[in-house]
Amino acid sequence: MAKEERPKAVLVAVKLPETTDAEFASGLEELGRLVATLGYDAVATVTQTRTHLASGAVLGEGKLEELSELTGGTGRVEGFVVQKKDKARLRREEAAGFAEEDRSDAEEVDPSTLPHGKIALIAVDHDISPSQARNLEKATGVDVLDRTGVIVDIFHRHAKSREARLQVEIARLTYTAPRLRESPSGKERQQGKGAGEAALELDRRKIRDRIAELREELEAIQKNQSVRRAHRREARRVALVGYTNAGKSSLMRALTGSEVYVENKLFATLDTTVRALHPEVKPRILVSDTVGFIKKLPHDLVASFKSTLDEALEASLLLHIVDGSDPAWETQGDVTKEVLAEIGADAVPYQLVFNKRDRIDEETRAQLARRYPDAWFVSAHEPSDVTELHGKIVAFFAASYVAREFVVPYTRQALIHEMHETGRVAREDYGEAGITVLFESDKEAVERIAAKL
Ligand SMILES: Nc1nc2c(ncn2[C@@H]2O[C@H](COP(=O)(O)OP(=O)(O)OP(=O)(O)O)[C@@H](O)[C@H]2O)c(=O)[nH]1
Ligand SMILES: [Mg+2]
Repeated sequence: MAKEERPKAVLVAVKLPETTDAEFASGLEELGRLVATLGYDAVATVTQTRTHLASGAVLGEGKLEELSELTGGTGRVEGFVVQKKDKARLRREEAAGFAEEDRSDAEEVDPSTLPHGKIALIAVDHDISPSQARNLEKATGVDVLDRTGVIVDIFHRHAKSREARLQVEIARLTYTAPRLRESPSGKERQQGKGAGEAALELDRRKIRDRIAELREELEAIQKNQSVRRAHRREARRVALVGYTNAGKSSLMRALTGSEVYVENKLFATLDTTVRALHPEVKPRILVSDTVGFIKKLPHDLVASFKSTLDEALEASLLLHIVDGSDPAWETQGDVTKEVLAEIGADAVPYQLVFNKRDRIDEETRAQLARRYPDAWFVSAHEPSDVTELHGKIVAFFAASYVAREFVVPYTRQALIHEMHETGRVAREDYGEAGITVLFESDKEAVERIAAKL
């Protein structure tokens, strides 16, 4: 079977003294998955142990050469050889003053004939400065993205709702602005030195204005949403939170019978969805699916997704979904808890749920259960587990329900209807004075009925 040809990427990481071997390996593995989510095949990894990132181009000289051999670059930050047809490279050629003829020669070179000419991206597992990125690009002749850049690109691609798109656009512009460089088009060069810089300043200002505009639009949408949320306030709400790919959307589907998007991709979900628990219970319980977390989640993104996560803040129960089959589950769990604390959601009642139970061996499961005696274990793919989870959610809320008997006059039957809507009617007896009803719900709902009688 012919495998689909995907652009190739090289992963680059520096092992710093504060990082353990295991953390380093799992960080790289995750970067590989992030890059795959963007549509690349990670074909090679270049790593180096250093006390800090090289200020010039992240890696030391020797490693930089090694990397450039893979990509067909010069390995040097200053000066370079034309080797492949590529817009960014042509722009750089122009900047360096290559003659027209040189460029047309270069265009005849078939990139696939170069040793590793098809490498299209270098992904660096650190946050690097714009100049480090530029230097790496110069030395390797290939586009460079750091971890934040990769995540921002994924968010950009997956954002669907107007709100998510606005949030991502703000984060993306914030990320891009300092990375803008002079575009050395012929026209600007003719205008002489300085014109490029002025254009750059103009571009930056345009970006700032655009960000302000987007923020305003976003605020308007969010105001609207908080109104909608207020309408839902009386309902019991469960929020599914957790690391990306833990299986939140799969559980959401199973628990609510809805068709939310599930994909073996990082950040498949960017929008919060809210649906009623299914089979339906009275009073109604709402479940929300939220955006996943990741290690070193860029701060701009945390900030811009805060409103999405308000959903979690307003929940009455947080189900923290952990992929128990992932060897890195513990760090992933910690990251989730940190972000929850950061947005102030650590005050919401919390339940740990290990998902993908079908992929956890019995011994590991027993160990986890000993360590976390209160944790729940489920597989989103196992209907009986889902039924059990459904029952546990209902029981969590039912524990705080109260039951009270009311006698409703025949002229006030609308109240009976309201009771069916907002709780459980455990008994209905039709007598002479009216209908005697045993009503069960949360205290507020019971009080509301009492106040009307
Ligand atoms: N074996 C197994 N796979 C599961 C289970 N739950 C989810 N998956 C798979 O894990 C992958 C990710 O599932 P999602 O439900 O999209 O995960 P998510 O937490 O919503 O991910 P993001 O939206 O990216 O944050 C998919 O390929 C699912 O089919 C489970 O219980 N067992
Ligand atoms: Mg999801």
